[in-house]
Amino acid sequence: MIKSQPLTFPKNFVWGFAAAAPQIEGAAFLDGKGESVWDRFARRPGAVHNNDNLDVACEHYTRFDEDFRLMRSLGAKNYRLSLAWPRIYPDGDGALNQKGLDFYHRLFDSMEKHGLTPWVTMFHWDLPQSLETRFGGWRDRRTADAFAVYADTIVKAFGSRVKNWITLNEILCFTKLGYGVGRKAPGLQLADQVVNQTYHTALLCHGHGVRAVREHGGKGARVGLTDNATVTVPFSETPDDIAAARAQFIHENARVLDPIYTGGYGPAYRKAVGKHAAKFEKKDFDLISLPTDFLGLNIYTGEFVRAGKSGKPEKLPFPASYPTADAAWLKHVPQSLYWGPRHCAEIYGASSIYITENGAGYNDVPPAKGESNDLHRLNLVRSYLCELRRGIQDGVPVKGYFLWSFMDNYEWEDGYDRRFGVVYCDFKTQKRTPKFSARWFTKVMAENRIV
Ligand code: GBH
Repeated sequence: MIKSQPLTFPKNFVWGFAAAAPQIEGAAFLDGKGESVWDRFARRPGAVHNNDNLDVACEHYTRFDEDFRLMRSLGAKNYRLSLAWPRIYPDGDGALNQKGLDFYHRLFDSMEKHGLTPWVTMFHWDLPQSLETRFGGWRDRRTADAFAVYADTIVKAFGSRVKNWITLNEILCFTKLGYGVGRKAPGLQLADQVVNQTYHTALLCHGHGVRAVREHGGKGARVGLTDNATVTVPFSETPDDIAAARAQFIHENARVLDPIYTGGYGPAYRKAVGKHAAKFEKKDFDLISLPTDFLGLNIYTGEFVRAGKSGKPEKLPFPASYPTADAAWLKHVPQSLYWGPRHCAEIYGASSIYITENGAGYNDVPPAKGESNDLHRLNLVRSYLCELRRGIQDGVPVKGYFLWSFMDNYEWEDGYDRRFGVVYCDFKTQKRTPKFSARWFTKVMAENRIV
């Protein structure tokens, strides 16, 4: 008989599911919630697949208690969620909406009842539209002033029950993709200098989030950023290609990680942006580089890099037949879960890393006979977890993993057809059906090993 070596994870490894308020809550205009830039963008004809909007989503706003019961029955003990800024400050600043705070108190009560530990993202892309209308949103520092007050408010309100805070989710997606590429809200295509300014405002908000947790978070509070670093994977795991992948990683991710870990924009980045650089004040970096407790990484894919002939890193294009999820950007690159955290640990000294998102988007078909067969997703997640575990065995300091996502939800500009859930959501009836991937992941969490 051959006995397999158990593919175990360290004791106390954190397993959980992830989701975000605007993608699941619905109730977009209920109980005083203000309009977000996504509520507005979704109404621009053609901006979103099928012109789907966020108004109803998964009706998590009223169904959260049954959702948490299901989540717990699947064996999760940790859940990463986000708070909707426009629920709490409908205009972004000014008047507070007590009903927004009350909602999240009810939500945390229910999580507590079901034994779920919250990991709370302060901002997951739903900027109050009023800040966009009045100040140009992320283009203007007044948005950071408003965020500072919002961060103080939520940390004071929930600090006794929330100990794990994430300041911002994926700066790239609400700055460059919103103001440069225009594919995400607010759907603008502006000059490079403006885009760089939106990044800088976001970095300031991150700093305020850290500051707020230090000032009001209470005992045991921890805080970090979630970044979606572009993960460079060496073509071969040989010294030359590894060095090339590392150099390319710095090149692609310095804009966010340098200011946070080194207290300034690095020389290579400054040279690259030249006259398009953001305007900033020197003291901004005191705030931006306040020490954090962990780094969150959302990793879905990677790009292959080799040492080119000139010795320069060379990115390799994906051939047409490369295995890909239904989300065209989601190339199957399991090694990204090895190299992403390793680069961050080696380059920036990140000593505590959480995978705050990983998963797969497919246009899954409805369940048949009560079963939802997504072997495609199960297999993708499993292959990524094997690489994550390899990293941990090598000494990469990864402390937890959150699967994106608990249930199918509003996949931004791709609407509702593009499903990332391990629980199938029928958006007509709101019926939830765990997919095979959920059944399998339950066993992974329970046994703390890849099964
Ligand atoms: C995460 O974004 C989000 O945090 C989460 O809300 C989302 O639902 C989830 O992942 C799944 O997408 O413009 O063609 O170059 C991941 C976002 C998606 C950002 C792909 C970069 C590049 C697409 N990434 N995107 S493209």
